[in-house]
Amino acid sequence: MQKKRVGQTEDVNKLKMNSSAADRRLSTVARHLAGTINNEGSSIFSSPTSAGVGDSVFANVARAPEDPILGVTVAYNKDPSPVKLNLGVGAYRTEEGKPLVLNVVRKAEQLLVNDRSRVKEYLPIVGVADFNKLSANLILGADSPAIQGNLVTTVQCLSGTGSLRVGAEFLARHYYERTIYIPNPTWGNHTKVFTLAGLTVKTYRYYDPVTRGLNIQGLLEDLGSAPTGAIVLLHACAHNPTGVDPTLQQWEQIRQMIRSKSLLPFFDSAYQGFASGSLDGDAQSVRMFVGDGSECFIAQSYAKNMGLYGERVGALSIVCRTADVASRVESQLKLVIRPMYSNPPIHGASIVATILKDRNLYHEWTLELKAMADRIITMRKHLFDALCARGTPGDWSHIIKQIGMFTFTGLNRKQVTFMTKEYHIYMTSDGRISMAGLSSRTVPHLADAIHAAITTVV
Ligand code: PLA
Repeated sequence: MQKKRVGQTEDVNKLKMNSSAADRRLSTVARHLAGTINNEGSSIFSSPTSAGVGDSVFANVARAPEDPILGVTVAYNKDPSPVKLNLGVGAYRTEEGKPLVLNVVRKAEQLLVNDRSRVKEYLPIVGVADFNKLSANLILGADSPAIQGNLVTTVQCLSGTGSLRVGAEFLARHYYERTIYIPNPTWGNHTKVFTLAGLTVKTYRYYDPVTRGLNIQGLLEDLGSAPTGAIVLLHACAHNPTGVDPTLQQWEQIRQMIRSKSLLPFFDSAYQGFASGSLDGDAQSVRMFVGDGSECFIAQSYAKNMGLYGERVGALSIVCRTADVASRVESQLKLVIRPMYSNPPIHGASIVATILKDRNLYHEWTLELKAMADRIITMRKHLFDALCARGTPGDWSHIIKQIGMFTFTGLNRKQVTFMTKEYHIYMTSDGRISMAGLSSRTVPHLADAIHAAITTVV
């Protein structure tokens, strides 16, 4: 009798929780409809359609603007100029300006094709088991006490974006504090991913435009005044778009602040290996947080570090305090994933697992990854030298100081428009350029464009 009453109370509570989650989602949608969230017009939700007889029922659908990052490639593709250069999306190019499929990826694919025992059955909801285990090892280190103690649940997701979204959906359903703090600025899609999952997005100070460096004081102040338990989005390395990463000492300050306020860290690791060329080096921030034994979320992407952009391979890991909690969390992640896309695709995750579990392939990967990271660092030096040679006004040392795929140039919107119009150079309107899209051949053209923009457009 007693037991039944408890069960009934639990059911009622569950119902309440579910309905409040549904309410929150509805209110998010309502705010979208009212245009208070999405400042890109009606790209996500538009007003309900109705039409007169003979008209399309979608006649009222407004045209949405292109995505601020992927739309740059759309514009680039339409430009017939032979000197055009796409420095918008963060996609690696060779010295010849071509997309790169890593040798080690080709080898792994060959192995997979040759293996006649492989079939195309559905994967489990959580994806390829080996892939999940190896992904957690890659970011946390195989000797991590969290892994040894089975405190981590890892699910295969649709690249970094999908991992963020699954994590956000889980938090909106099961976590008591629904505010997430993201850095200002950050990757543009973060706001949309978290808002649409039902979380409230706020920003913390990150970048100081005067020093073109980290505003550590502002960051610590903002996290210090966040409500207890708030979620904090952190870029594990190679911050996008600023290229500004905290030093290890600053990471330690951030960790102490986050833990002292019981904030929940959510790492976005989209560039492991791309910042320093070292997989372990670029995972240090995450490992510092996991090392203190408290909870942590990590979204991993293999788009950049294995060049698997279009294969959509990534993983979400949630580090818990006990193995029992971790396994219950995983059971709920399955409920998040199943109605979204049922289960993830096989091919990309099988490539990653093949490489990560074979000592030789893994080693080969680290060499190819280092070569990509080094080429980006060389491009920084070339661009910096080219601007110095032209006597371009201003201090350009941030080009060599910044880390990862992007340089946050400091060029303003007008200057960007000028460079696109006059020089056919495509980049995001915030002045971010993808260094990975540059080559020795194209550096002079970019330097000419920047010089002209700086000296003629205010
Ligand atoms: N997180 C950050 C910080 C990113 O920069 C990106 C990709 C992702 C997550 C998502 O990557 P994935 O889903 O492809 O794994 N940012 C790119 C591409 C490279 C994009 O905008 O989608 C960029 O140009 O900013």
